[in-house]
Amino acid sequence: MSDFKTVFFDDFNGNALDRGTWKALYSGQHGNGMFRWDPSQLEVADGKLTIATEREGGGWASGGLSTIPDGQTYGRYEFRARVDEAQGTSGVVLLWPSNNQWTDEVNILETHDPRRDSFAFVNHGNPWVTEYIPLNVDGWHDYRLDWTPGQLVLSVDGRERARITHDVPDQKMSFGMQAQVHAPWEGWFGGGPNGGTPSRAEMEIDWVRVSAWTPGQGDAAPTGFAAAAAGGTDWMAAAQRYVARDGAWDGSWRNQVASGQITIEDVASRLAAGQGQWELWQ
Ligand SMILES: [Ca+2]
Repeated sequence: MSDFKTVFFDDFNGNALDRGTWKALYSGQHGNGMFRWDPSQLEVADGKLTIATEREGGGWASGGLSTIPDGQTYGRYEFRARVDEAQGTSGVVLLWPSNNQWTDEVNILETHDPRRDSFAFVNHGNPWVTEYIPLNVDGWHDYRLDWTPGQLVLSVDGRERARITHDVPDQKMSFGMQAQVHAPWEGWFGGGPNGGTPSRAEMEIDWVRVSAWTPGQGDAAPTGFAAAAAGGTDWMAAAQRYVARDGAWDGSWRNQVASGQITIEDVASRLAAGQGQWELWQ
């Protein structure tokens, strides 16, 4: 048994947010005066969640959402994401106190660098600890935070990149994701938008998995396809894309799925095993 048990997995299939999971959608003016939160900047389509930042009149609007008031003390947080390069904007994936009183904050992914050549992993303890991780954040990556007593371990694409052990939170925290627009004086984020900033920038989330910390009583260690899926790639989504684009000839996997000879899970399993034409399922 592993030490973590899945609480929820959201693949963002369908065309609307699961409000049973994402109970808090941000709205209202942000304190820096640069933008307002608007739930209309959240879109679920094509198997992913898009959190947009858009110019509107003289200002900007961005999206944000959280599992508040639901939360847990300790756990594993995994997601696949990318954030557009756009001067004066950022994307943040974070843990925030479930009682919505700011006493702790862990920024798992915070794109302080408008070039998206690196990101910050921050524990707002006493004092704050910030780890800067070189990574092309505008490309897709699989992120994972393991939060256990006294320890925050960040991994990207299955490899540990940072570990924070100072003043780690020990209260119930909720998982959130948000896009932001910065003011000219917010130098840590590289300042505000300029003439080169596009009128729309996107932060995309392919999936999110949240697991509880249950030492010795977690999910069974996955094998086969489940192990491949646990590695981060969204194999079911890949299989759906593959089948949609596979050839029309009699023996194609698309035809085999349509005729019931194999299931979409079979296709996912085959892709996970390295079968199929790579260029078709990308
Ligand atoms: Ca997905």
